[in-house]
Amino acid sequence: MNEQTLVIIKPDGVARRLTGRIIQRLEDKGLTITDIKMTTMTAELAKEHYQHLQGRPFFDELIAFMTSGPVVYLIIEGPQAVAVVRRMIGATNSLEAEPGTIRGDFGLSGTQNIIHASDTPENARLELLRFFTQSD
Ligand code: YYY
Ligand code: MG
Repeated sequence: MNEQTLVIIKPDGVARRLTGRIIQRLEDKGLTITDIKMTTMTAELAKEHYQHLQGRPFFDELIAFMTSGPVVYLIIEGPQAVAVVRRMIGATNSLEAEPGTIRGDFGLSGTQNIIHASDTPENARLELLRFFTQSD
Protein backbone atom coordinates (compact mmCIF):
# COMPACT_ATOMS: atom_id res chain seq x y z
CA MET A 1 0.00 0.00 0.00
CA ASN A 2 1.36 3.37 -0.97
CA GLU A 3 2.29 5.97 1.63
CA GLN A 4 3.35 9.60 1.32
CA THR A 5 6.21 11.32 3.09
CA LEU A 6 7.67 14.83 3.09
CA VAL A 7 11.27 15.43 2.06
CA ILE A 8 12.95 18.83 2.40
CA ILE A 9 16.29 19.46 0.71
CA LYS A 10 17.72 21.93 3.21
CA PRO A 11 19.49 25.23 2.33
CA ASP A 12 22.93 23.57 2.35
CA GLY A 13 21.79 20.85 -0.03
CA VAL A 14 20.33 23.41 -2.44
CA ALA A 15 23.36 25.73 -2.17
CA ARG A 16 25.72 22.82 -2.84
CA ARG A 17 23.69 21.86 -5.94
CA LEU A 18 22.84 18.42 -4.60
CA THR A 19 19.14 18.68 -5.54
CA GLY A 20 19.46 16.67 -8.75
CA ARG A 21 21.52 13.90 -7.19
CA ILE A 22 19.16 13.56 -4.22
CA ILE A 23 16.12 13.38 -6.52
CA GLN A 24 17.97 10.82 -8.65
CA ARG A 25 18.50 8.57 -5.62
CA LEU A 26 14.84 8.75 -4.61
CA GLU A 27 13.69 7.96 -8.17
CA ASP A 28 16.29 5.20 -8.61
CA LYS A 29 14.82 3.53 -5.53
CA GLY A 30 11.45 3.42 -7.31
CA LEU A 31 9.76 6.14 -5.29
CA THR A 32 7.50 8.67 -7.04
CA ILE A 33 7.62 12.46 -6.74
CA THR A 34 4.02 13.62 -6.65
CA ASP A 35 4.67 17.32 -5.93
CA ILE A 36 7.68 19.63 -5.75
CA LYS A 37 8.29 23.31 -4.98
CA MET A 38 11.08 25.67 -3.93
CA THR A 39 10.68 28.48 -1.39
CA THR A 40 12.57 30.00 1.52
CA MET A 41 11.08 28.73 4.78
CA THR A 42 9.67 31.38 7.10
CA ALA A 43 10.91 31.46 10.71
CA GLU A 44 7.33 30.83 11.83
CA LEU A 45 7.09 27.59 9.86
CA ALA A 46 10.63 26.53 10.82
CA LYS A 47 9.82 26.95 14.52
CA GLU A 48 6.60 24.99 14.10
CA HIS A 49 8.38 22.24 12.16
CA TYR A 50 11.07 21.91 14.85
CA GLN A 51 8.86 22.61 17.88
CA HIS A 52 9.99 19.25 19.40
CA LEU A 53 13.49 20.77 19.74
CA GLN A 54 12.53 24.09 21.34
CA GLY A 55 14.83 24.82 24.30
CA ARG A 56 17.73 22.76 22.95
CA PRO A 57 21.05 24.70 22.76
CA PHE A 58 21.19 24.44 18.95
CA PHE A 59 17.59 25.59 18.34
CA ASP A 60 18.30 29.22 17.32
CA GLU A 61 21.13 28.10 15.05
CA LEU A 62 18.83 25.49 13.50
CA ILE A 63 16.10 28.05 12.74
CA ALA A 64 18.67 30.52 11.31
CA PHE A 65 20.06 27.75 9.11
CA MET A 66 16.68 26.50 7.86
CA THR A 67 15.62 30.04 6.86
CA SER A 68 19.00 31.03 5.34
CA GLY A 69 18.11 30.23 1.73
CA PRO A 70 15.71 28.34 -0.51
CA VAL A 71 14.73 24.77 0.22
CA VAL A 72 13.12 22.18 -2.05
CA TYR A 73 9.97 20.47 -0.78
CA LEU A 74 9.06 17.08 -2.23
CA ILE A 75 6.08 14.83 -1.70
CA ILE A 76 7.42 11.30 -2.09
CA GLU A 77 5.15 8.34 -2.57
CA GLY A 78 5.73 4.58 -2.44
CA PRO A 79 5.30 1.46 -0.32
CA GLN A 80 6.33 2.23 3.28
CA ALA A 81 7.76 5.50 1.94
CA VAL A 82 8.23 7.02 5.42
CA ALA A 83 10.51 4.25 6.70
CA VAL A 84 12.20 3.67 3.33
CA VAL A 85 13.19 7.34 2.95
CA ARG A 86 14.34 7.59 6.58
CA ARG A 87 16.71 4.69 5.93
CA MET A 88 17.93 6.36 2.75
CA ILE A 89 18.78 9.67 4.51
CA GLY A 90 20.74 8.06 7.38
CA ALA A 91 21.43 9.13 10.95
CA THR A 92 20.76 12.74 12.05
CA ASN A 93 24.45 13.48 12.64
CA SER A 94 26.15 13.26 9.24
CA LEU A 95 29.36 12.18 10.99
CA GLU A 96 27.56 9.07 12.22
CA ALA A 97 25.44 8.40 9.12
CA GLU A 98 26.42 5.23 7.25
CA PRO A 99 28.11 5.46 3.87
CA GLY A 100 25.47 4.82 1.21
CA THR A 101 23.00 7.12 2.93
CA ILE A 102 22.42 10.68 1.72
CA ARG A 103 23.74 12.27 4.92
CA GLY A 104 26.54 9.71 5.11
CA ASP A 105 27.69 10.36 1.57
CA PHE A 106 27.28 14.14 1.30
CA GLY A 107 27.69 15.72 4.74
CA LEU A 108 30.06 16.36 7.61
CA SER A 109 27.84 18.47 9.86
CA GLY A 110 25.31 17.82 12.62
CA THR A 111 22.96 20.75 12.10
CA GLN A 112 23.58 21.31 8.37
CA ASN A 113 22.66 17.79 7.34
CA ILE A 114 21.31 18.34 3.81
CA ILE A 115 17.90 16.72 4.04
CA HIS A 116 14.79 16.26 6.15
CA ALA A 117 12.32 13.40 5.92
CA SER A 118 9.26 12.72 8.07
CA ASP A 119 9.93 10.14 10.77
CA THR A 120 6.46 8.57 11.21
CA PRO A 121 3.31 8.32 9.04
CA GLU A 122 1.49 10.59 11.52
CA ASN A 123 4.22 13.24 11.32
CA ALA A 124 4.22 12.88 7.53
CA ARG A 125 0.51 13.76 7.48
CA LEU A 126 1.08 16.81 9.70
CA GLU A 127 4.14 17.99 7.76
CA LEU A 128 2.47 17.59 4.34
CA LEU A 129 -0.42 19.66 5.66
CA ARG A 130 2.00 22.24 7.11
CA PHE A 131 4.07 22.77 3.97
CA PHE A 132 1.77 21.91 1.07
CA THR A 133 -1.75 22.81 2.17
CA GLN A 134 -1.53 25.64 4.68
CA SER A 135 1.37 27.62 3.28
CA ASP A 136 0.29 28.29 -0.31
O1 YYY B 1 14.69 13.87 12.10
P1 YYY B 1 16.13 14.28 12.10
O2 YYY B 1 16.39 15.46 11.22
O3 YYY B 1 17.06 13.13 11.77
O4 YYY B 1 16.51 14.68 13.61
P2 YYY B 1 15.70 15.55 14.70
O5 YYY B 1 16.05 14.96 16.01
O6 YYY B 1 14.27 15.67 14.35
O7 YYY B 1 16.40 16.98 14.62
C1 YYY B 1 16.04 17.90 13.63
C2 YYY B 1 17.26 18.64 13.18
O8 YYY B 1 17.85 19.36 14.26
C3 YYY B 1 18.37 17.76 12.65
O9 YYY B 1 18.17 17.37 11.31
C4 YYY B 1 19.58 18.63 12.84
C5 YYY B 1 19.27 19.42 14.10
N1 YYY B 1 19.93 18.84 15.28
C6 YYY B 1 21.14 19.37 15.71
O10 YYY B 1 21.63 20.32 15.09
N2 YYY B 1 21.78 18.84 16.80
C7 YYY B 1 21.24 17.80 17.47
N3 YYY B 1 21.88 17.30 18.53
C8 YYY B 1 20.00 17.25 17.04
C9 YYY B 1 19.37 17.79 15.95
MG1 MG C 1 13.02 14.77 12.87
